[in-house]
Amino acid sequence: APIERTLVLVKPDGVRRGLAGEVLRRVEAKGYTLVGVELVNAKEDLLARHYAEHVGKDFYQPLVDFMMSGPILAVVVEGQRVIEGFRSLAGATDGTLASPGTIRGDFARSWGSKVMQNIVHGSDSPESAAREIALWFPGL
Ligand code: YYY
Ligand code: MG
Repeated sequence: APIERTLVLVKPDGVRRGLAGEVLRRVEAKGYTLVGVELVNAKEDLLARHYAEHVGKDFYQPLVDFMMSGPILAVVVEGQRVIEGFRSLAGATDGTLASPGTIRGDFARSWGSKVMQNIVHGSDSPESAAREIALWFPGL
């Protein structure tokens, strides 16, 4: 399988709850490699570009405000089929419905207007991964 890179974010709720190490532990335990790690206080323009596909949706501004509510651990992860693989580790968007055993299923239970508090982000395609890695790690 091809070696890919994906962008993982431990969102402000994950960092606040002390789950950054747990997320990295699961990524490493799966056999993926960390190739970039940085704690970031994201500005609105970065988040607007990161979440460009969601601009105009009802949850967009609350999502951006939440993502600015504290530091984010930004991580570039490498491995075979890691884009799909990390999405599988993360679980479904809604933490209440995410399967137990996944990061969101084990640690998130937010729903409704707080569904954004779901611990992690992971790129959803090779195109998204390339675009997002360039935004968060312009040097990589
Ligand atoms: O890729 P993923 O994070 O699983 O979900 P997206 O559909 O890309 O949405 C990005 C982000 O926005 C999601 O993690 C939570 C939040 N969100 C929301 O607050 N309300 C929705 N109805 C859908 C998504
Ligand atoms: Mg997404």
